[in-house]
Amino acid sequence: MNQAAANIGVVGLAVMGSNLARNLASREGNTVAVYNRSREKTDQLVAEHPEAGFLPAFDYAEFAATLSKPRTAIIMVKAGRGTDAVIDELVKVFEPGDIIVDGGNAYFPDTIRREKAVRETGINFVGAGISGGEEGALNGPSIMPGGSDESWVTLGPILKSIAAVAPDGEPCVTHVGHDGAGHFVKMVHNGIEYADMQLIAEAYDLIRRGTGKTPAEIADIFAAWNTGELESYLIEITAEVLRQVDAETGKPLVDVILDQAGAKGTGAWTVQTALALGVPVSGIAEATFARSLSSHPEQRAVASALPGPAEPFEVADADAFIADVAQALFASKIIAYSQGFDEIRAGAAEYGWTIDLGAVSKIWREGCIIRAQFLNRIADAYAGEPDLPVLATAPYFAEALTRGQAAWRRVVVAATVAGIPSPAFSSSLAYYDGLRADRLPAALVQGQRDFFGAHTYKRIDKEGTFHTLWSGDRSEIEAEDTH
Ligand code: NBP
Repeated sequence: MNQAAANIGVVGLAVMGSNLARNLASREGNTVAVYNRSREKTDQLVAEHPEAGFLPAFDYAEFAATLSKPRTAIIMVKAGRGTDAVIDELVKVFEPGDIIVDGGNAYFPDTIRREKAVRETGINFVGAGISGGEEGALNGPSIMPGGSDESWVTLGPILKSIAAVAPDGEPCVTHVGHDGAGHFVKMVHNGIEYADMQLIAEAYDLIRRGTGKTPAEIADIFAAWNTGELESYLIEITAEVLRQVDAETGKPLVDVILDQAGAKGTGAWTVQTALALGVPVSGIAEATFARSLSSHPEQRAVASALPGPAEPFEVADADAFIADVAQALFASKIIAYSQGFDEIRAGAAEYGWTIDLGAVSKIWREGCIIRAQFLNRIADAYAGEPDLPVLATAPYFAEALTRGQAAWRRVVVAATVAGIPSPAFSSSLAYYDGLRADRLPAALVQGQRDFFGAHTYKRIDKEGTFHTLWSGDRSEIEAEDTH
């Protein structure tokens, strides 16, 4: 049996776990214990990476014995029952004060439940969102840990050693908040990622169908955008994807790929959670629904017989249209991020977490899929006003929306007239107009609700809750204070 010589362990050595273990082992001061349910993955990892100096274990007791105290283990197994199974085993061999980290993509209510149960044993449980896929796990992910302050003391330096590093030298990890806060924030990160990807896809579609440019030409446009305010990893890889030619057919690869977008469920979680919290995340919702719509070929085949506009879509001035689309994309992106940060703030209030929104934006600057310099602007906004009620109203974003709104409207109008679906562009604009409206038709909705369900309403001119006696002949309508 191994001596207790490892300061950190990893359970689960599939793609993510093995890369994370290698990342940990490559950092000064770390010795890494590794364990996997089936032995082959452990043997393979240790054999292929002798430089890592892994300490392999072949059962949970040996794994625990290999770790120095407080024992710290990161679980990287398939989220769900696998995570519960590993926790059950680790709790048997760990002691109070030890730390179990779940680095998988857990649903945050599961993390809250697990943290509560594990805490009763005296062992710390930390749900940590880890973003960046296998490349990030190996070279530096963005890490969003929750859990107790006590566990952060031990875990913080280890996670800082493996996290991505932002351009200003700060590691992309922060103690997000207690229990499920880390997985909550990771969930919203993924939701924002859905919105960002959908917006980029809509921009591509509009440019292609409006100007007739080829994917390779549009790749050049995206590459140019990547040098300005739209600079981001997603814009960068979009240019790469559009430039790719299919070796078999010689066609642009994007034209050969089946147009049905998959999803692993984190977008749906973000939307479900937002609905429960009463936070309008329309950009994320539309992005999630757009993937759903694309993935119903049976409906799309039948509906393709329905008519669209009679006129073909052709923009008069391609350069002007492309410039408009860039503005619409940036404005819609601001709205999507603003909505996502609203959800984090609402989640923090609901679950009793103290979350520094500026710190969250900073740890997304590198290592994760939505990484971008744009996130510095979000950090600036919260630094200037920590209780900012709407991110989109911060000076930098308000200026961009003011500058871009006319172009945004032109693009949504053009898309609507041309019959090109742009649900994320148009819903973001509708949200913007709803948010800034002096008065909304919600007043009429309240009237309707009071009519059929006596749900009552409030008045603009006096305090109280009111119900109208909506008579059959309407002659006896009167309001009464139901207080
Ligand atoms: P998978 O999600 O494919 O899970 C495979 C691992 O889970 C194997 O090590 C497997 O052991 C282990 N496992 C299972 Br399945 N059931 C188990 C059980 N009952 N007890 C012990 N171990 C069990 O691995 P992955 O793609 O490396 O992802 C790991 C985690 O990281 C997941 O939660 C994933 O959602 C998350 N994540 C993945 C990515 C990504 O890009 N792939 C990105 C971010 C986060 P075995 O070898 O014995 O079958």
